[in-house]
Amino acid sequence: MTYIMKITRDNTVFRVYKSLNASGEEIARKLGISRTAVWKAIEKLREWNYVIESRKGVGYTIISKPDISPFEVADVAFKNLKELVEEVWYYTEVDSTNQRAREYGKPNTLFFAEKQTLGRGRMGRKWFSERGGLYFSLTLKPRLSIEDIPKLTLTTGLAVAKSIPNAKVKWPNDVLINGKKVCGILCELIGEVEQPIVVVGIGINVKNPIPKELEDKATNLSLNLIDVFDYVTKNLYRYYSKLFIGKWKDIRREYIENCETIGKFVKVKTLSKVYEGLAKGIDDDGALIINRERVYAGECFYI
Ligand code: BT5
Repeated sequence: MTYIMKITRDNTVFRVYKSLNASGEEIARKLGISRTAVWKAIEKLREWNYVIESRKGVGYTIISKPDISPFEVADVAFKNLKELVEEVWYYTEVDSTNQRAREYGKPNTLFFAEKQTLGRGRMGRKWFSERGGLYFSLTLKPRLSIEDIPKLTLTTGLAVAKSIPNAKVKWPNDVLINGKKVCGILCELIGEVEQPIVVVGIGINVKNPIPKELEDKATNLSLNLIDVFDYVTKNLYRYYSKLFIGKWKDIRREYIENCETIGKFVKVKTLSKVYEGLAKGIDDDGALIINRERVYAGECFYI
């Protein structure tokens, strides 16, 4: 069975979840709802595999909980991403969180999936998304001009790399550990050109199995899914806030420090052209400087 849950900050089950370790009466009073409503919310949490007991003197207490759940994801997302997230859509399985985000079309929404059946990369490539990995998309309506959107892409890669021990960015925004890919980012634009909505899709290998064909190229993390989500969302907020108040120069400097591509000989394929040469740096617009040319986006190979 596939389950879907939409959570906003005023969702009753979510508010009850946040008020646990109190009696039904206390929770009801605190939230201004009936005791029946509290009880129904507790039942809903139990459906999501929370084991909750009512203990004398403590009230409703969580005895054990699932590895991941809509309530924990929403809690972390609202806490860390603050005004950037108003709604969380949680799927036990979905085609692609980027696809859900595109079709929904509203900014400040987070789509999170335990597993994707049609997870995708750039140019129609496939993103393997077995259960155990982290797959989410965030929609933003940034106050940036369309020319500045590549900066948002680079900023996302930097924020993820800073969340993972020993990780580096490979331009433009793959995140690697010792040369193996641990995270892929897919930024897509929807809406109107004057005020586009950006869908930022992030896939991180955590406890998901890596398919045989990618064993040499991909790696995963031995951390808890929710902890990785916590670190990444904290850093996304931190770096996006910097970008939105015009501190791109600081981000660019940090990006260069954390980018393994600079100093390497590269081949970058774009839709119209192939560039080859020494990757010298990132210019003030966020373009990769190859010899004397500038590239804003493309597929990068080391040669
Ligand atoms: C990317 O594309 O790296 C972007 C991946 C974005 C995935 C997220 S998950 C949440 C959201 N919803 C989606 O449907 N997508 C986003 P690209 O640079 O084109 O890289 C794709 C290539 O990476 C593939 O052709 C494989 O070689 C490799 N690959 C596929 N799955 C992988 C995995 N799980 N780990 C590491 N490498 C993988």
